[in-house]
Amino acid sequence: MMIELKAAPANIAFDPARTALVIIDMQRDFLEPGGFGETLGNDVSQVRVAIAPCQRVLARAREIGLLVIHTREGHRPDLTDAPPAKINRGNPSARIGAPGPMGRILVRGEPGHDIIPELAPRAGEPVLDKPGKGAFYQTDLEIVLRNGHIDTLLVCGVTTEVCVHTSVREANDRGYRAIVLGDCCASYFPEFHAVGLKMISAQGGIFGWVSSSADLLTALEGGHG
Ligand code: TIU
Repeated sequence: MMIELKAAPANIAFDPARTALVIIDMQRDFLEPGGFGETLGNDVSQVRVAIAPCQRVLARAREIGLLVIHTREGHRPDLTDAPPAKINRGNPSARIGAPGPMGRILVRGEPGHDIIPELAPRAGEPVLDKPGKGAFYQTDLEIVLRNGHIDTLLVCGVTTEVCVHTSVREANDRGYRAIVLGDCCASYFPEFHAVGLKMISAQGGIFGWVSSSADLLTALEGGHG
């Protein structure tokens, strides 16, 4: 059964059986004080607005049995998968691997690397650890999607112009239809968020589509609970 979703630049129909909800990097390091996001000089309250819409979408996705995939940005404790060019920037005391209030910054296994409790993955939901900004780079996302017969991604997460954008561009080049749920994404820079969404749907949907949590929940009403 196809679901018709209100979206920009045009409405889009998707088959829930071939659609995955992909939640990008909703980690304590990006959303809570003391993490990587804050060490970069950002105000984390700017990105926390996406939590509640993500919770609503995640709850509904689970009810209707969508494939739910979570990603986390982070590195091995020995940092062998972290390019020096990524580490060696910013304040030396607040770089990747440095100790922070939630453990070593952006390091796997540390408390700050965890997904925030509000959106904690459930057993059976793939959690992909990625060393880069894109969800496809050096992860097994593509084979997870292929094995799930997925052709469409509903994309949520942070930050809009960094990891969400990179992942959407990667998805688009690989032939997936990426639908970004705008209010389920956020940036430390509101203007980047707004322009980032426009960049996806401009030019006839050059990278994908933009919709919202409310429009998705409306589209899913009836018949799928
Ligand atoms: N800094 C910033 O906006 N984002 C990141 O470093 N990673 C993600 O977006 N996940």
